[in-house]
Parts: sequence; structure tokens; C-alpha cells
Amino acid sequence: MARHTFFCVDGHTCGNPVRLVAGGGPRIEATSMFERRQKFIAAYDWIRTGLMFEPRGHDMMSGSILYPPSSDDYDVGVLYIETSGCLPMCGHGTIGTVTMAIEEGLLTPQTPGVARLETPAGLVLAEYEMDGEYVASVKLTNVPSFLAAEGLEIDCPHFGRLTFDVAYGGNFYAIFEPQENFAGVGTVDVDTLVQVSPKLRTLLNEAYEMVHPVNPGIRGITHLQWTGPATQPEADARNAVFYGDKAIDRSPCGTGTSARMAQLHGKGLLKVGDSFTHESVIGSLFEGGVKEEVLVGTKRGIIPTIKGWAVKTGTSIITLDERDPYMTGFSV
Ligand code: PYC
Repeated sequence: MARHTFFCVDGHTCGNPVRLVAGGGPRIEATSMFERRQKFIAAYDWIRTGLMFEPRGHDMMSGSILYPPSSDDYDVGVLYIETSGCLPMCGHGTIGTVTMAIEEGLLTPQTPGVARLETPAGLVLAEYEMDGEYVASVKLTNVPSFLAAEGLEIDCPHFGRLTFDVAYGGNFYAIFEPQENFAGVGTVDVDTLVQVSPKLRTLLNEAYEMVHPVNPGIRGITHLQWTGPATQPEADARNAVFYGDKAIDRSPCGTGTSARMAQLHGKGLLKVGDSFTHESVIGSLFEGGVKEEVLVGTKRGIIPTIKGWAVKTGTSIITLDERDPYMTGFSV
């Protein structure tokens, strides 16, 4: 019966938690972070569930483990761990990971000020600005993002018939804009969204198959984005992203904002050079931008940028004890 120990730096990005595992993660030989993610899911998912769920985490918990990259083209490899699984990419998680890794000396990019990250979804650039010894902000240049489908329909428990689009920004998002049966984020309470979303996500994936055109290993709608009008003067829109089984992102959601910009670009509502400031359910903001247009397979898409901030909230040494019946975590 062993005890497994993990050295973690805890923090949050615009309100959403990030637990960076700085030591104790499993050694996994792989030729890419995508392959390492597959091997981690197959053999070590108990580490994710133990570190993310109660009693050591909670429904919104999210984090990362740093790995040596597969080539000198990158500064570091990032594996995302979350209550929803091992995401291909996580925006708020990346902003928090880069902030804490730079501040704690865990990451020294070849070019100071720009970290080249190998994520399971591909290369993500993280440009960070310092304020003395602390990181003031991180701007991500995210993976190619695209509008995957528009004007789809589904019969939703509670709300009734809903129309939605699907866009990819590092994960697949079903995006629900205000409409006859959904009055929008701000008018519908968050508890209702948490109740409705998991059942709705199952129905969406039964009805529609989403597969990444270049990497078929990335498939399925994992996140739901409920949108509404902004409440902050600087913001263009507000959103509540549902992930896992009970989580609403407290940050404006990096991959969600990327997906939203790809959706708006695909509909002719955003163009290269435009900015898009996104507000979260707690009022925190990410500054988004459309950097350039790209082709993703045969799909027209964009390279989005996302800028936000994070702070360290503490350090923790966490033990997973094999005698503990709740070693791998639980959710009620
Ligand atoms: O920021 O990309 C993100 C994210 C995904 C799930 C929670 N946050």
C-alpha cells in the first residue's frame, strides 16, 4: 500500500482554479503530448480524479502537469487535468500554468517573454508581461479554431427546442445564443444551466457527431456555451461555459472564447484584426482577438488570441494514499 505525493502550485485565472502539478506526475514516454495524454488516460487517470475531485478538489477544479516537450520547437509540454477529463487544450488553465511556472522558476523559455507550449491540441504561444517578479498578464495564440456546424436543432429538457452552432477552439463547444426558449445568461440562473447541461450534452452527442478534421482523436461536444449580453462596459458578450458534470467556468473560458470568435468569424461577424472582450459569470474578462485566417482541413478558421491574468493562491503537497477509500476522489 503506497502513498503518492504531488507538489502543487495552486492559483486561479480570472476566478477559475488552476492546480499546477510541479512534482510527482508520472513519467510517460511518448513522441508527442497527444500520445502522452492517451497513455495518461489509459494508465494514470486515478491521479487526475484524485487531485481534481473531492475531498482534495471540487467540481470546478482544473489543473495541469508539466512534461519535457517532444522537440526543441517547444519550451515545455502541458497535460491538462480537470474534472471533465484530460482536455486537448484549456485556455484558463494555460494562463494560470504559465503564470505560476514562470513565477516559480519551473519554466525558462528559450525566448524570454514568449513560451512555446506543446499541448495535446498543438502549439500554443504564451506571451507574458512581467510586473517586477510577478506575471501581470498572459496572451495566448491558440490552436486553429473553426465553426464546425451552424443552425443545428435539439429538443432540450427544461428549455424545449433550441437552435445552436458548434465551434472548435481547442475543444468542441455547442454555443447557445439567446432565442425564444432561452432568454440568455443573466436572465437564466446558473443552477438551472448546471441542471440542464449534462443531459443536454448527452443528447447533442447522440444526435450529432463532431470530429476534428485534422486530428480525428479529438471528437465530441464536451463543453456547452450559454451566451448573453455583457454587463461590463468593456465587454462584447457574456458567457457561462459548462464542463464536467457540475462545473460552470468562473473565467470567461479560453477555448470557449476562441470557439465563440471562430463562430462569429464563420458567420461574417468578426474579421481579422477585430477584438472581442468576453465576460464570465462573475464579471471577469478575457481580451480576445482574431489574428489570422487559416484552413483547418477543408474548414475555414482562424487563429485566435486570448489575454488574461492569473494569481498564485498557495502551494500544496497532496497525498493519494492507497488505503484511502476516497483516494481517487468522488462527486456527490
Ligand atoms: O479556459 O479553455 C478554458 C476552459 C475549458 C474548461 C474550463 N476552462
